Amino acid sequence: MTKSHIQITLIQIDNYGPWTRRLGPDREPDLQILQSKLYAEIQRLFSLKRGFVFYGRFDNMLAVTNGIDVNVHRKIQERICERFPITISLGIGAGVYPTEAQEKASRVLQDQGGSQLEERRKVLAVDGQLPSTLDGLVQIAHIDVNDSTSKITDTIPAYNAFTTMLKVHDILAKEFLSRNALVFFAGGDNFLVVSNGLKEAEYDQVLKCVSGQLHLSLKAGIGRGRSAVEALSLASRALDKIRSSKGNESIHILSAPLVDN
Ligand SMILES: Nc1nc2c(ncn2[C@@H]2O[C@H](COP(=O)(O)OP(=O)(O)O)[C@@H](O)[C@H]2O)c(=O)[nH]1
Ligand SMILES: [Mg+2]
Repeated sequence: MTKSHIQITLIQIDNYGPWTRRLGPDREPDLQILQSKLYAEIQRLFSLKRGFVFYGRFDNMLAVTNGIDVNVHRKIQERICERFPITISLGIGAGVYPTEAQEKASRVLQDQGGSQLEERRKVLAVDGQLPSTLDGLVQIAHIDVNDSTSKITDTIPAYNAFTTMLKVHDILAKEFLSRNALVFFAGGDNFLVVSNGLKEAEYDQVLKCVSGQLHLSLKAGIGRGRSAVEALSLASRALDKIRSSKGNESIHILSAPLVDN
């Protein structure tokens, strides 16, 4: 396998729709509590192994899992199934681009039967060969809206501040998807973009697209590492570099030592 593969895991609650309906009409607050606790525990278990989980739809989450092998996936799955009233299935895939990896992770699980099939439980499906610890690459951009506190949070009503972020998300998701990258909202004015293979000029095009449509300026700190946690940490440091450049920079890339193309 060449060196630049990203590994993505789909985490799917088994038979969730039928299970939720059995809880009766008062279920919604309990389901929200369950979903947040499940996300918290899954994030804890994967990030201990230097992976990172995006909550996505909550019933279907995507994780960047470079360096996490099938056995560790199985242990995480077992722990979740022991501690929660639901079970989860996992699909793992790898590819040069994040879109390719998540498509493979989805397909390999979908091939085992539908998410609401009573007998499809605790599946762990792997698409082909996975990159080894030293064999992969994770590139993540941390995108932040400039001056969101003064322009949005402290100025317009809270709901409008929230829908502004949905609009930013919408443009980012469309533009990055056409470049094979996946965008996730991370809270506040922050977006995380799993974006292996993207060059600085492409991030620049996307940021300009948002500022052209919404009159908001953005910055992107980009990290490249062997694991999701390493890439995120470098992305965060890259954002700090942009902040300390006092407006001279809007994109900064930091790579871990020994990470090449
Ligand atoms: N997920 C995440 N959220 C952050 C981070 N830093 C700040 N935030 C959130 O983003 C909001 C805006 O912070 P910031 O971008 O520093 O303010 P601005 O300079 O006025 O845009 C904060 O209120 C937090 O909710 C971060 O590193 N990660
Ligand atoms: Mg900001």
